[in-house]
Amino acid sequence: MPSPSSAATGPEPSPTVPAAADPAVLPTHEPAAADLAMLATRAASNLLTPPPVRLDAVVPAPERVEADPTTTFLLTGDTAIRVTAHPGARAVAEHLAELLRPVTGFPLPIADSVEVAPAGDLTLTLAHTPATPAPAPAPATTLGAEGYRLDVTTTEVRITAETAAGLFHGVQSLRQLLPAAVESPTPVDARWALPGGSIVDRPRFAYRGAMLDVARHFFAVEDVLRVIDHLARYKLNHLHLHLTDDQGWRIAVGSWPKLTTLGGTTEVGGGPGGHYTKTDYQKIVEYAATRHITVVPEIDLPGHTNSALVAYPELAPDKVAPPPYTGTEVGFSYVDPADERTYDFVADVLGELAALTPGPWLHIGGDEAFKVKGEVYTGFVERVQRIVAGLGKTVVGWHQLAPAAHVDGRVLQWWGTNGEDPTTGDAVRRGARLILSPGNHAYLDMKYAPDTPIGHDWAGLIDVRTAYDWDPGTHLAGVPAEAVLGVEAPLWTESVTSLAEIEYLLLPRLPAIAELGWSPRAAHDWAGFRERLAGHGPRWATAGITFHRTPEIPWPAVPAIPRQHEATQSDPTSPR
Ligand code: TNX
Repeated sequence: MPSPSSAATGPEPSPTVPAAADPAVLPTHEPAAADLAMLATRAASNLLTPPPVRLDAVVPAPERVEADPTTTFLLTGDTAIRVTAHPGARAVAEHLAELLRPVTGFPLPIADSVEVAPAGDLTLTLAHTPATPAPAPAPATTLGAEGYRLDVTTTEVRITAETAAGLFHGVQSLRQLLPAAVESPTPVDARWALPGGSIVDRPRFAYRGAMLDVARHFFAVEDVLRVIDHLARYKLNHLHLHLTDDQGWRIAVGSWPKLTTLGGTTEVGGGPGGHYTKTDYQKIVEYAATRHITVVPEIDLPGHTNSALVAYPELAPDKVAPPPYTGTEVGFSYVDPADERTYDFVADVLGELAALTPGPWLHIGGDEAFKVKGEVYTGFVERVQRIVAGLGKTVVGWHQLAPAAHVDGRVLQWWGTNGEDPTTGDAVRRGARLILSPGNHAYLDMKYAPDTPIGHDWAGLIDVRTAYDWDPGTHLAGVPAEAVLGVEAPLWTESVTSLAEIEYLLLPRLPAIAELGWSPRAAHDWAGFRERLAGHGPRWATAGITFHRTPEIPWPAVPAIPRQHEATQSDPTSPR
């Protein structure tokens, strides 16, 4: 096992908060007789009861796992969280404390210092490259922008990373290694044991995402925040919000107010719809940022725009307001590519959205604009791409954008159901990168099986194995792995009306896509994945999260702890 000091790869010491200024700061630990006695007691107890979760059970599978079956760490009422004095790292420590305090009932004070001998503490070390050159030899860590190292010994748990995002991902692994009862919203008296050993982990792809369609059915901010939590558990780092479609416009635009007051009041099936105010949207963006998730907003253009035409008929090719649309057909609507007013509209909408969005991406849709063909389509897309570039953002769009000219950095999102497309391949040769969302593997709105009560089947049935068994690095013929930015699992919501239904379609397929995005290809193994995933059933049940108990996964017969409340039993067999 590495020594504790080797894990501290020498960040420049940052100013520590004086003990008196923070009531949560700890007394300094001296290795005293009492500590030694505590260690002896721990060692004896560990020999008798191994921890319930194995170190190699993490989803997505880490790059490297070295279990030490003779070692267990016990979280106790004396455990503190120690963290490098850095605002981002401190925020991760607080996130960890908020996860653990309610269920354990332990105080888990946070101390802004990692320079103390370990004595039963959880330590988050930012091996941060200082702005001034470090004295030679400089710390040679290669964990990268999102990697982390997790070391579990009898005396401490230490997560080391170069970034707060890396620490955050390490905390998600740590959470999975605790007993399933850790997911309980109410206090549980459990033995909080962690398996010993080391994990060194980094993502395979930089972009790992999921999409939520809030246009076909509208979902409240609280629902979106909960989806963000699900993404964070599995180390996804992008949430794509499909904000506009024929059935509703969901984001307030100050310069075109009727988009939401008229265009936001409908949804599939005729329900009331809804929209996010700018404050709502910022709340989503900020919450996602605390989970190291970037929001990718989509304004779908030039098709999928009936709700905009209802609000502003001047954008329609015939200048006549269409009736609001609450069905599920696609491809009939479009903004007038021949009218300059359309480009004012696009610039205003994207400008306001860019100003609200700290992330680098603006998604401009581009799919299924069946009535805007050939050069008219590519001309429209090229103008919109220039507007996005002018706003300092990077274009993302569905792969139908491929024939348009390249613009710096542009990313195409592949949603086809076959493994090759010369037009997309050509766009890649001209510099485009790809996000892979193959409809027949990654579409979370496809049914699991013929009897799945909600969802579509136009791209086939997608059981967990189908979601898992493909390789983003080789999926599209002629597209090298280096051109693949990552993966994304879209959830279209024509048939989805509640958070429970979102979760039912998300889980357990989201972790399958997450593993394709994060884990090295060498770790790909269906047999091992289904075993690891099985352990998450009791976690979701304990947390009150709905999921599909697909027979493909060997779910444990008995939940790890007694069920807490009604929601834990939900596995909808009929849509609500
Ligand atoms: C195709 S995939 C669409 C969406 C639908 C979805 C339903 C894509 C870019 N467009 O408009 O909601 O199928 O599965």
